[in-house]
Parts: sequence; structure tokens; C-alpha cells
Amino acid sequence: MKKILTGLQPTGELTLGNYIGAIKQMKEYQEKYESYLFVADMHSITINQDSKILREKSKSLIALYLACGIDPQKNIIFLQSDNIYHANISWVLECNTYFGELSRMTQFKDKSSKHQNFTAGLFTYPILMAGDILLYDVDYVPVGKDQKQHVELTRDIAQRFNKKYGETFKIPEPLINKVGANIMDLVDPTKKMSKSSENKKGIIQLLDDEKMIRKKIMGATTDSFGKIHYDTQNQPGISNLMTIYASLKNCPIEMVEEQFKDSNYGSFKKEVADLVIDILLPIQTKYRELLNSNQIDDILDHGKDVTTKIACKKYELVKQKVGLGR
Ligand code: ATP
Ligand code: LTN
Repeated sequence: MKKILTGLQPTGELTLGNYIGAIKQMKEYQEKYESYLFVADMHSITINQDSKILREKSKSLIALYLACGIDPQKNIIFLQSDNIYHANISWVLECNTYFGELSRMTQFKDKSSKHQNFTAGLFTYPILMAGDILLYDVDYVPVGKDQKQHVELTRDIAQRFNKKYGETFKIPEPLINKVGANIMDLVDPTKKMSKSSENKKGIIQLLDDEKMIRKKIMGATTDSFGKIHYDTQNQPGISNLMTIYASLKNCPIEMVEEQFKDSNYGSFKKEVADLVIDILLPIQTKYRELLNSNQIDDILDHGKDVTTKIACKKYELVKQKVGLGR
């Protein structure tokens, strides 16, 4: 069975865009791959974080994923900082990565230009990510487009290391999320629904209450055509609501168009809101149960045990190849 691994930073609240574009897909992958899913808390401290909030968010992210249907029997779920080998291997890889390569990372260029003072960690972050991946000999790394460059750097580092020290790492491939599921902002449907968006009216957070979800969907920007028709150019708002409806119902857009051809915007929006609420409320109930149980700690203990064994073996091999230790 092929192996996949992906990590998520415990920052921001997950949105309906993340659910439709990423979580639903992970549920499909877990059926056909050996899956490793971790919370990249060490990546989050590349920028300033409140320690109490960071710890709560790490736990909450796992609870939310489980509540959405990520199955702990089918995924090894772990917390990055529980496994010391991620930081250890990262140092060896740092010594096999060039300053010039890191300087070309577009995410670093974007993020560093926004701050006067940024940490060395923000610069070397892609190497920690390379370590996360290379420790486990994975075949694929499911990521959004923004992370593709980091997976390519991981491949370069691994290939260089293998050439210099002999076969050590498997060369991973990025698995880029399918296009199509690009959920747009409800207020400005020409931009992506993003968890870091400033105007919260445009985004549905998975933990928004029923009243809030209804208010946001009923207030979504539409147009003056008055026809439920899929046309992202001229009717981006209504097309976005149709995409949300079709994705959650697992049906083609044409079926939505046919079903609502005689409806007005108000009644269509009400149907969309009812559907989103029907899906999110049970997730929220499950989430609260999980947060108050010991299940998350049990899952993380198991993940720590399993991944520490695998990572320790790989790290010892790396040490031996490089000439570290006795
Ligand atoms: P940020 O605002 O911090 O950039 P984000 O909401 O854009 O966050 P990411 O953390 O970058 O989300 O992405 C997590 C996953 O969710 C990725 O796989 C990404 O492709 C998917 N995703 C994010 N936003 C959407 C969206 N609007 N529609 C579909 N998929 C999305
Ligand atoms: N950098 C990623 C999170 C991440 C990751 C990884 C993803 C850290 N390590 C390893 C895939 C594989 C992000 O910010 N979304």
C-alpha cells in the first residue's frame, strides 16, 4: 500500500472551504493509502504565538478532524513536537541545503516582506517540512498549491543526500488537491474563502452556530439576474452557492441548476443554509464530545509511539551515513 503524509498548522479556525477542499479528500485517501496526519505545531512557532492558545488549538484541530470523519483506525495521527526526531533530522538536512535555495521560497519572500523582524525559523521552515516527510519514506504528500514548492525542495534535498551518502530517502511526490472545489468568499465571491480572511461575514467557520451560518448564507452576495444559473464570470456569488450545495450533496452542478430552475435566490439560499447546517451541526456535537474525552490523548499517545519508532530508525541511518555518533 502506498504511503501518504500531510501536516496542518494549528492556526486559524477551519472553514467550509477547508472542509470541502481538503478534509473530504482526506476521507477518500484514508481508504486507499497508509495515511499519516500530524499537527505541525513546531511550524507554527516560526511566528509569534500565545503558548496557551497554541496548545488548545493543536488539540482542537485534531478533535475537528476526527469529528469530520477522519478515522484514527485508518490514519496514524500525531503531534509533531511529540516526536523529537523531526527537529533532529532537520539539523542534518539544514547542513545539506543551500542558503540560495531557501531564499527562493516564495512563501518566505511573502511572509518576510510583511514583517520588519522575522525569525531564522521562518527562513529554515521548509527544511523542517522536508524532515517531516523524509523520516517516513512516503510516496505522496497531499498539499495545497502553495506548498508545492516546499515538496519540490524536499525532493531536491533528498536526491542530493542520496547521491552524496548513498540511498537513504524515498523521493516523495506532491499530491495537489483537485481543482473544482474552490469555495469562494460569501461577501466577495471573486476571492477564495480563506481562514485568515479579515471579514468573517464572508467565511463559514466549521464551529459557527446555526444562527450565524444562516445569517451569513442568507446575506451572501448575489446579482440582479435573478436566475439560478452556473456562470462564475457573471454570477460568481450564485455559482459559489451552487458549488457548495453540489459538493455537499455529492451531485453534479447541472442537477442543482435543474432542481432550482424555478426558485428565487431567497429560497435557494435557505436550502443551502439548511444543508450546511445539517452537515455542520452533527460535526460540532461530535467535536464537543471528543474535546471532553480522553480519546484525543489516547490517539496522540499511539501516534507518538508508532512514529517515534519509525523516525528513530531513519535518523540512526542518517547519523551513520553522515558520520555522527560513535
Ligand atoms: P490561510 O488563510 O491561512 O492561507 P486557508 O483557509 O487558505 O488558510 P490552508 O491552510 O492554506 O487554508 O489550506 C488547508 C487546505 O484547505 C488546503 O488543502 C487547501 O487547498 C484547502 N482549502 C483552503 N481554502 C479552500 C477553499 N476556499 N476551497 C477549497 N479548498 C480550500
Ligand atoms: N507547511 C505546511 C504544513 C506542513 C506539512 C508538512 C504539509 C508542515 N510539514 C509536511 C505536508 C507535509 C503548511 O503550512 N500548510
